Amino acid sequence: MIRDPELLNQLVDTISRFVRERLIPNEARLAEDDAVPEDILAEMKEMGLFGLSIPEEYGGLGLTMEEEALVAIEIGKTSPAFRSVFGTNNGIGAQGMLIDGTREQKDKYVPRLATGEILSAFCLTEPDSGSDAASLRTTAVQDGDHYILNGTKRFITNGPEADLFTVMARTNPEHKGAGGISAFIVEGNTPGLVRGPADNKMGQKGAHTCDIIFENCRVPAENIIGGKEGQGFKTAMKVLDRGRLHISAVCVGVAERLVEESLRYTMERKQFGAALAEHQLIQAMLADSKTEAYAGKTMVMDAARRKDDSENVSTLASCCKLFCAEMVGRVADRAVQLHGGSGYMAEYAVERFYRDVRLFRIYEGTTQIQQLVIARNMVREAS
Ligand code: COS
Repeated sequence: MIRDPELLNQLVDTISRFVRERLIPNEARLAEDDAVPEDILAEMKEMGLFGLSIPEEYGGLGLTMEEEALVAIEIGKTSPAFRSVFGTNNGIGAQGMLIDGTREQKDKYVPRLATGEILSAFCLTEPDSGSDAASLRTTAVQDGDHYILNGTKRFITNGPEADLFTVMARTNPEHKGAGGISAFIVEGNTPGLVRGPADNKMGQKGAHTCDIIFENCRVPAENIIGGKEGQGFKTAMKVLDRGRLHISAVCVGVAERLVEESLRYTMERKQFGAALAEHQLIQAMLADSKTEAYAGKTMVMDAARRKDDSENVSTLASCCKLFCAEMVGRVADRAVQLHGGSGYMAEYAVERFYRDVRLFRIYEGTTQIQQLVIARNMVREAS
Protein backbone atom coordinates (compact mmCIF):
# COMPACT_ATOMS: atom_id res chain seq x y z
CA MET A 1 0.00 0.00 0.00
CA ILE A 2 1.37 3.39 -1.00
CA ARG A 3 -0.02 6.05 1.30
CA ASP A 4 1.22 9.21 -0.42
CA PRO A 5 2.74 8.61 -3.86
CA GLU A 6 4.34 12.05 -4.03
CA LEU A 7 6.08 11.72 -0.66
CA LEU A 8 7.22 8.20 -1.49
CA ASN A 9 8.62 9.30 -4.86
CA GLN A 10 10.61 12.00 -3.10
CA LEU A 11 12.01 9.46 -0.64
CA VAL A 12 12.88 6.96 -3.39
CA ASP A 13 14.52 9.74 -5.46
CA THR A 14 16.57 10.89 -2.46
CA ILE A 15 17.72 7.35 -1.73
CA SER A 16 18.44 6.70 -5.40
CA ARG A 17 20.63 9.84 -5.54
CA PHE A 18 22.39 8.82 -2.31
CA VAL A 19 23.10 5.38 -3.78
CA ARG A 20 24.44 6.87 -7.04
CA GLU A 21 26.43 9.75 -5.63
CA ARG A 22 27.64 8.46 -2.25
CA LEU A 23 27.42 4.68 -2.02
CA ILE A 24 28.44 3.42 -5.47
CA PRO A 25 31.61 5.59 -5.53
CA ASN A 26 32.54 4.15 -2.10
CA GLU A 27 31.95 0.47 -2.90
CA ALA A 28 35.61 -0.35 -3.48
CA ARG A 29 36.61 1.49 -0.28
CA LEU A 30 33.94 -0.42 1.67
CA ALA A 31 35.32 -3.74 0.43
CA GLU A 32 38.94 -2.78 0.95
CA ASP A 33 38.52 -1.38 4.48
CA ASP A 34 35.89 -4.00 5.42
CA ALA A 35 33.96 -1.16 7.07
CA VAL A 36 31.24 1.34 6.25
CA PRO A 37 32.96 4.75 6.33
CA GLU A 38 31.94 6.87 9.36
CA ASP A 39 30.78 9.83 7.26
CA ILE A 40 28.43 7.56 5.28
CA LEU A 41 27.08 6.04 8.48
CA ALA A 42 26.29 9.53 9.77
CA GLU A 43 24.52 10.42 6.51
CA MET A 44 22.45 7.22 6.71
CA LYS A 45 21.30 8.18 10.21
CA GLU A 46 20.51 11.71 9.09
CA MET A 47 18.35 10.36 6.22
CA GLY A 48 16.34 8.14 8.56
CA LEU A 49 17.50 4.88 6.98
CA PHE A 50 17.74 3.14 10.37
CA GLY A 51 14.03 3.66 10.98
CA LEU A 52 12.52 3.13 7.51
CA SER A 53 9.95 0.55 8.57
CA ILE A 54 9.73 1.43 12.26
CA PRO A 55 6.32 3.02 13.04
CA GLU A 56 6.20 6.81 13.16
CA GLU A 57 5.09 6.76 16.81
CA TYR A 58 8.56 5.38 17.63
CA GLY A 59 10.37 7.91 15.47
CA GLY A 60 10.66 5.90 12.25
CA LEU A 61 9.28 6.57 8.78
CA GLY A 62 6.66 3.84 9.19
CA LEU A 63 6.88 2.54 5.62
CA THR A 64 4.31 -0.04 4.55
CA MET A 65 5.65 -3.29 3.10
CA GLU A 66 5.05 -2.09 -0.46
CA GLU A 67 6.86 1.17 0.24
CA GLU A 68 9.69 -0.68 1.99
CA ALA A 69 10.06 -3.02 -0.98
CA LEU A 70 10.44 -0.10 -3.41
CA VAL A 71 13.04 1.50 -1.15
CA ALA A 72 14.89 -1.83 -0.68
CA ILE A 73 15.09 -2.23 -4.48
CA GLU A 74 16.84 1.16 -4.71
CA ILE A 75 19.20 0.29 -1.88
CA GLY A 76 19.90 -3.04 -3.55
CA LYS A 77 21.59 -1.20 -6.39
CA THR A 78 24.80 -0.91 -4.40
CA SER A 79 26.95 -3.26 -2.27
CA PRO A 80 24.65 -5.23 0.05
CA ALA A 81 26.95 -4.51 3.01
CA PHE A 82 25.75 -0.88 3.07
CA ARG A 83 22.19 -2.12 3.63
CA SER A 84 23.25 -4.67 6.18
CA VAL A 85 24.26 -2.09 8.75
CA PHE A 86 20.84 -0.38 8.96
CA GLY A 87 18.80 -3.31 7.63
CA THR A 88 18.79 -5.15 10.94
CA ASN A 89 17.41 -2.13 12.84
CA ASN A 90 14.45 -2.05 10.46
CA GLY A 91 14.23 -5.78 10.08
CA ILE A 92 15.27 -8.83 12.08
CA GLY A 93 16.81 -6.81 14.93
CA ALA A 94 13.70 -4.78 15.74
CA GLN A 95 10.74 -6.65 14.28
CA GLY A 96 10.52 -9.26 17.07
CA MET A 97 9.93 -6.48 19.56
CA LEU A 98 7.61 -4.60 17.21
CA ILE A 99 5.47 -7.62 16.32
CA ASP A 100 5.20 -9.34 19.72
CA GLY A 101 6.82 -7.03 22.29
CA THR A 102 5.08 -5.22 25.14
CA ARG A 103 4.46 -1.49 25.04
CA GLU A 104 7.21 -0.98 27.66
CA GLN A 105 9.74 -2.95 25.61
CA LYS A 106 8.97 -0.96 22.47
CA ASP A 107 9.05 2.39 24.30
CA LYS A 108 12.37 1.55 25.90
CA TYR A 109 14.30 0.43 22.83
CA VAL A 110 12.61 1.12 19.49
CA PRO A 111 13.03 4.94 19.32
CA ARG A 112 16.80 4.54 19.69
CA LEU A 113 16.83 1.85 16.99
CA ALA A 114 14.92 4.18 14.66
CA THR A 115 17.55 6.90 14.89
CA GLY A 116 20.49 4.51 14.63
CA GLU A 117 21.70 5.56 18.10
CA ILE A 118 21.84 1.85 18.89
CA LEU A 119 22.43 -1.06 16.52
CA SER A 120 20.64 -4.39 16.77
CA ALA A 121 21.13 -8.03 15.82
CA PHE A 122 19.08 -11.25 15.68
CA CYS A 123 20.40 -14.41 17.33
CA LEU A 124 18.73 -17.60 16.11
CA THR A 125 21.40 -19.72 14.39
CA GLU A 126 23.77 -21.86 16.47
CA PRO A 127 26.73 -24.13 15.68
CA ASP A 128 24.44 -27.19 15.62
CA SER A 129 21.15 -25.53 14.70
CA GLY A 130 20.82 -23.73 11.37
CA SER A 131 17.95 -24.77 9.10
CA ASP A 132 16.47 -26.81 11.94
CA ALA A 133 16.01 -23.68 14.03
CA ALA A 134 13.61 -25.32 16.51
CA SER A 135 16.40 -27.61 17.74
CA LEU A 136 18.39 -24.74 19.24
CA ARG A 137 20.28 -25.47 22.45
CA THR A 138 20.92 -22.09 24.09
CA THR A 139 19.21 -22.24 27.48
CA ALA A 140 17.49 -19.60 29.59
CA VAL A 141 16.86 -20.68 33.17
CA GLN A 142 14.76 -18.50 35.45
CA ASP A 143 16.44 -17.29 38.62
CA GLY A 144 14.18 -14.91 40.54
CA ASP A 145 13.47 -11.88 38.41
CA HIS A 146 16.17 -12.80 35.89
CA TYR A 147 16.90 -15.52 33.34
CA ILE A 148 20.40 -16.96 33.03
CA LEU A 149 21.43 -17.55 29.40
CA ASN A 150 24.05 -20.06 28.28
CA GLY A 151 24.96 -21.10 24.75
CA THR A 152 26.53 -19.98 21.48
CA LYS A 153 24.92 -18.17 18.55
CA ARG A 154 26.64 -18.27 15.15
CA PHE A 155 27.04 -16.00 12.06
CA ILE A 156 25.35 -13.09 13.82
CA THR A 157 25.13 -10.12 11.45
CA ASN A 158 26.24 -6.90 13.19
CA GLY A 159 27.38 -9.09 16.12
CA PRO A 160 30.70 -7.30 16.60
CA GLU A 161 29.07 -3.88 16.98
CA ALA A 162 25.42 -4.41 18.03
CA ASP A 163 24.12 -2.77 21.21
CA LEU A 164 20.97 -4.87 21.40
CA PHE A 165 20.25 -8.51 20.60
CA THR A 166 17.02 -10.44 20.05
CA VAL A 167 17.98 -13.89 21.34
CA MET A 168 16.03 -17.12 20.95
CA ALA A 169 16.71 -19.50 23.86
CA ARG A 170 15.11 -22.60 25.33
CA THR A 171 13.21 -21.84 28.54
CA ASN A 172 11.59 -25.27 28.73
CA PRO A 173 14.16 -28.09 28.50
CA GLU A 174 11.33 -30.68 28.59
CA HIS A 175 10.03 -29.29 25.32
CA LYS A 176 12.67 -30.08 22.68
CA GLY A 177 10.85 -28.37 19.79
CA ALA A 178 9.54 -24.93 18.92
CA GLY A 179 7.20 -24.59 21.92
CA GLY A 180 10.10 -24.60 24.41
CA ILE A 181 11.70 -21.49 22.92
CA SER A 182 11.37 -17.90 24.17
CA ALA A 183 12.73 -14.65 22.72
CA PHE A 184 14.75 -12.23 24.86
CA ILE A 185 15.99 -8.70 24.44
CA VAL A 186 19.60 -8.65 25.61
CA GLU A 187 21.62 -5.47 25.93
CA GLY A 188 25.08 -5.72 24.37
CA ASN A 189 26.91 -4.66 27.53
CA THR A 190 25.32 -7.34 29.76
CA PRO A 191 28.05 -9.24 31.66
CA GLY A 192 28.36 -12.76 30.27
CA LEU A 193 27.67 -11.72 26.66
CA VAL A 194 30.93 -12.41 24.83
CA ARG A 195 31.65 -11.61 21.16
CA GLY A 196 33.80 -13.99 19.13
CA PRO A 197 36.28 -12.71 16.54
CA ALA A 198 34.75 -11.35 13.31
CA ASP A 199 34.21 -14.06 10.66
CA ASN A 200 36.27 -14.02 7.47
CA LYS A 201 33.60 -14.20 4.76
CA MET A 202 33.58 -14.89 0.99
CA GLY A 203 31.94 -11.54 0.23
CA GLN A 204 29.80 -8.73 1.62
CA LYS A 205 32.91 -7.12 3.11
CA GLY A 206 31.89 -4.32 5.45
CA ALA A 207 29.02 -6.37 6.91
CA HIS A 208 30.36 -8.10 9.98
CA THR A 209 29.32 -11.38 11.56
CA CYS A 210 30.63 -13.25 14.60
CA ASP A 211 29.69 -15.74 17.30
CA ILE A 212 27.80 -14.39 20.29
CA ILE A 213 28.49 -16.49 23.36
CA PHE A 214 26.37 -16.41 26.50
CA GLU A 215 28.17 -17.44 29.67
CA ASN A 216 25.83 -17.22 32.67
CA CYS A 217 24.45 -14.04 31.16
CA ARG A 218 21.75 -12.60 33.48
CA VAL A 219 18.87 -10.99 31.62
CA PRO A 220 15.95 -9.28 33.42
CA ALA A 221 12.75 -11.38 33.20
CA GLU A 222 10.93 -8.28 31.92
CA ASN A 223 13.02 -8.60 28.72
CA ILE A 224 11.24 -11.73 27.53
CA ILE A 225 9.49 -10.55 24.36
CA GLY A 226 5.77 -10.18 24.96
CA GLY A 227 6.24 -11.20 28.62
CA LYS A 228 5.36 -14.85 27.83
CA GLU A 229 7.50 -17.98 27.64
CA GLY A 230 7.23 -20.39 24.72
CA GLN A 231 6.38 -17.82 22.04
CA GLY A 232 9.92 -17.16 20.79
CA PHE A 233 9.98 -19.53 17.82
CA LYS A 234 6.77 -18.11 16.39
CA THR A 235 8.10 -14.60 16.90
CA ALA A 236 11.25 -15.59 14.98
CA MET A 237 9.20 -17.07 12.13
CA LYS A 238 7.03 -13.95 11.85
CA VAL A 239 10.17 -11.80 11.78
CA LEU A 240 11.58 -13.99 9.00
CA ASP A 241 8.38 -13.75 6.92
CA ARG A 242 8.92 -10.03 6.72
CA GLY A 243 12.71 -10.32 6.41
CA ARG A 244 12.42 -12.70 3.47
CA LEU A 245 10.33 -10.20 1.54
CA HIS A 246 12.82 -7.45 2.29
CA ILE A 247 15.78 -9.57 1.15
CA SER A 248 13.89 -10.53 -2.02
CA ALA A 249 13.49 -6.83 -2.84
CA VAL A 250 17.21 -6.28 -2.25
CA CYS A 251 17.94 -9.18 -4.66
CA VAL A 252 15.80 -7.45 -7.30
CA GLY A 253 17.76 -4.21 -6.79
CA VAL A 254 21.10 -6.00 -7.15
CA ALA A 255 19.84 -7.77 -10.29
CA GLU A 256 18.79 -4.43 -11.81
CA ARG A 257 22.23 -2.98 -11.06
CA LEU A 258 23.93 -5.99 -12.68
CA VAL A 259 21.74 -5.71 -15.77
CA GLU A 260 22.74 -2.05 -16.00
CA GLU A 261 26.46 -2.88 -15.61
CA SER A 262 26.17 -5.66 -18.20
CA LEU A 263 24.36 -3.48 -20.71
CA ARG A 264 26.86 -0.64 -20.35
CA TYR A 265 29.86 -2.94 -20.78
CA THR A 266 28.46 -4.86 -23.74
CA MET A 267 27.49 -1.66 -25.55
CA GLU A 268 31.02 -0.28 -25.14
CA ARG A 269 33.12 -3.35 -25.85
CA LYS A 270 33.57 -4.34 -29.47
CA GLN A 271 34.38 -7.78 -30.85
CA PHE A 272 34.09 -9.16 -34.40
CA GLY A 273 33.62 -5.58 -35.62
CA ALA A 274 30.54 -4.74 -33.54
CA ALA A 275 29.56 -3.94 -29.97
CA LEU A 276 29.05 -7.10 -27.91
CA ALA A 277 25.43 -6.04 -27.36
CA GLU A 278 24.83 -6.39 -31.11
CA HIS A 279 25.65 -10.11 -31.03
CA GLN A 280 22.68 -12.40 -30.60
CA LEU A 281 24.24 -14.80 -28.07
CA ILE A 282 25.06 -11.80 -25.87
CA GLN A 283 21.56 -10.41 -26.39
CA ALA A 284 20.08 -13.68 -25.18
CA MET A 285 21.90 -13.33 -21.86
CA LEU A 286 20.94 -9.66 -21.50
CA ALA A 287 17.30 -10.47 -22.24
CA ASP A 288 17.20 -13.39 -19.81
CA SER A 289 18.62 -11.26 -16.99
CA LYS A 290 16.23 -8.37 -17.68
CA THR A 291 13.25 -10.73 -17.78
CA GLU A 292 14.19 -12.50 -14.57
CA ALA A 293 14.77 -9.25 -12.67
CA TYR A 294 11.35 -8.03 -13.84
CA ALA A 295 9.70 -11.29 -12.78
CA GLY A 296 11.29 -10.99 -9.33
CA LYS A 297 10.12 -7.41 -8.94
CA THR A 298 6.58 -8.32 -9.92
CA MET A 299 6.47 -11.14 -7.35
CA VAL A 300 7.87 -9.01 -4.55
CA MET A 301 5.52 -6.11 -5.17
CA ASP A 302 2.50 -8.43 -5.31
CA ALA A 303 3.43 -10.19 -2.05
CA ALA A 304 4.19 -6.85 -0.36
CA ARG A 305 0.78 -5.45 -1.32
CA ARG A 306 -0.92 -8.58 -0.01
CA LYS A 307 0.96 -8.28 3.28
CA ASP A 308 -0.24 -4.69 3.58
CA ASP A 309 -3.78 -6.03 3.01
CA SER A 310 -3.23 -8.26 6.09
CA GLU A 311 -3.04 -11.48 4.07
CA ASN A 312 -0.87 -14.27 5.52
CA VAL A 313 2.09 -14.14 3.15
CA SER A 314 4.26 -16.81 4.73
CA THR A 315 4.12 -18.98 1.58
CA LEU A 316 4.51 -16.05 -0.81
CA ALA A 317 7.45 -14.60 1.15
CA SER A 318 9.19 -17.96 0.74
CA CYS A 319 8.26 -18.05 -2.98
CA CYS A 320 9.84 -14.59 -3.39
CA LYS A 321 12.97 -15.47 -1.41
CA LEU A 322 13.37 -18.74 -3.33
CA PHE A 323 12.99 -17.14 -6.75
CA CYS A 324 14.78 -13.83 -6.17
CA ALA A 325 17.84 -15.27 -4.41
CA GLU A 326 18.32 -17.89 -7.14
CA MET A 327 17.51 -15.35 -9.84
CA VAL A 328 20.15 -12.85 -8.71
CA GLY A 329 22.67 -15.71 -8.60
CA ARG A 330 21.98 -16.45 -12.28
CA VAL A 331 22.03 -12.75 -13.18
CA ALA A 332 25.39 -12.27 -11.41
CA ASP A 333 26.80 -15.32 -13.18
CA ARG A 334 25.70 -13.95 -16.57
CA ALA A 335 27.08 -10.51 -15.66
CA VAL A 336 30.53 -12.05 -15.14
CA GLN A 337 30.17 -14.00 -18.41
CA LEU A 338 29.10 -10.88 -20.30
CA HIS A 339 32.19 -9.08 -19.02
CA GLY A 340 34.42 -11.94 -20.22
CA GLY A 341 37.93 -11.89 -18.74
CA SER A 342 37.26 -8.49 -17.19
CA GLY A 343 34.40 -9.98 -15.18
CA TYR A 344 36.92 -12.09 -13.28
CA MET A 345 38.96 -9.02 -12.32
CA ALA A 346 38.48 -7.28 -9.00
CA GLU A 347 38.42 -3.82 -10.58
CA TYR A 348 35.00 -4.57 -12.10
CA ALA A 349 32.03 -4.38 -9.73
CA VAL A 350 30.51 -7.60 -11.13
CA GLU A 351 33.35 -9.68 -9.65
CA ARG A 352 32.51 -8.41 -6.16
CA PHE A 353 28.73 -8.74 -6.65
CA TYR A 354 29.20 -12.33 -7.85
CA ARG A 355 30.62 -13.18 -4.43
CA ASP A 356 28.23 -10.91 -2.51
CA VAL A 357 25.03 -12.43 -3.93
CA ARG A 358 25.99 -15.98 -2.99
CA LEU A 359 24.83 -15.31 0.56
CA PHE A 360 21.25 -14.52 -0.52
CA ARG A 361 20.62 -18.20 -1.24
CA ILE A 362 21.70 -19.10 2.26
CA TYR A 363 20.73 -16.56 4.91
CA GLU A 364 17.24 -15.87 6.27
CA GLY A 365 16.48 -19.45 5.27
CA THR A 366 18.25 -21.41 2.51
CA THR A 367 16.58 -22.05 -0.85
CA GLN A 368 15.84 -25.57 0.36
CA ILE A 369 14.09 -24.27 3.49
CA GLN A 370 11.95 -21.98 1.31
CA GLN A 371 11.00 -25.01 -0.82
CA LEU A 372 10.09 -26.91 2.32
CA VAL A 373 7.96 -24.05 3.72
CA ILE A 374 6.13 -23.57 0.40
CA ALA A 375 5.36 -27.25 -0.16
CA ARG A 376 4.36 -27.87 3.45
CA ASN A 377 1.95 -24.93 3.39
CA MET A 378 0.52 -26.16 0.08
CA VAL A 379 -0.16 -29.60 1.55
CA ARG A 380 -1.56 -28.11 4.77
CA GLU A 381 -3.94 -25.82 2.89
CA ALA A 382 -5.10 -28.61 0.58
CA SER A 383 -5.84 -31.12 3.34
N1 COS B 1 4.42 -17.49 11.40
C1 COS B 1 3.87 -17.83 12.59
N2 COS B 1 4.00 -19.05 13.16
C2 COS B 1 4.73 -19.96 12.49
C3 COS B 1 5.34 -19.67 11.24
C4 COS B 1 5.14 -18.39 10.69
N3 COS B 1 5.68 -18.04 9.52
N4 COS B 1 5.99 -20.77 10.82
C5 COS B 1 5.82 -21.72 11.76
N5 COS B 1 5.04 -21.21 12.76
C6 COS B 1 4.58 -21.91 13.96
C7 COS B 1 3.83 -23.17 13.55
O1 COS B 1 2.47 -22.88 13.31
C8 COS B 1 4.01 -24.06 14.77
O2 COS B 1 3.09 -23.66 15.77
P1 COS B 1 2.23 -24.77 16.61
O3 COS B 1 3.27 -25.57 17.33
O4 COS B 1 1.37 -23.95 17.51
O5 COS B 1 1.50 -25.55 15.58
C9 COS B 1 5.42 -23.69 15.26
O6 COS B 1 5.70 -22.38 14.72
C10 COS B 1 6.47 -24.67 14.77
O7 COS B 1 6.42 -24.71 13.37
P2 COS B 1 6.90 -25.96 12.53
O8 COS B 1 6.31 -27.21 13.13
O9 COS B 1 6.63 -25.68 11.09
O10 COS B 1 8.48 -25.94 12.83
P3 COS B 1 9.64 -26.85 12.26
O11 COS B 1 10.61 -27.06 13.34
O12 COS B 1 9.06 -28.07 11.60
O13 COS B 1 10.38 -26.04 11.09
C11 COS B 1 11.16 -24.31 9.62
C12 COS B 1 10.14 -24.81 10.64
C13 COS B 1 12.01 -25.37 8.98
C14 COS B 1 10.34 -23.62 8.57
C15 COS B 1 12.03 -23.32 10.41
O14 COS B 1 12.85 -24.00 11.34
C16 COS B 1 12.88 -22.40 9.56
O15 COS B 1 12.39 -21.43 9.00
N6 COS B 1 14.19 -22.71 9.48
C17 COS B 1 15.13 -21.84 8.85
C18 COS B 1 15.66 -20.88 9.84
C19 COS B 1 16.24 -19.70 9.18
O16 COS B 1 15.67 -19.07 8.31
N7 COS B 1 17.42 -19.35 9.62
C20 COS B 1 18.12 -18.24 9.07
C21 COS B 1 18.88 -17.56 10.11
S1 COS B 1 18.06 -16.26 10.82
S2 COS B 1 18.75 -14.76 9.76
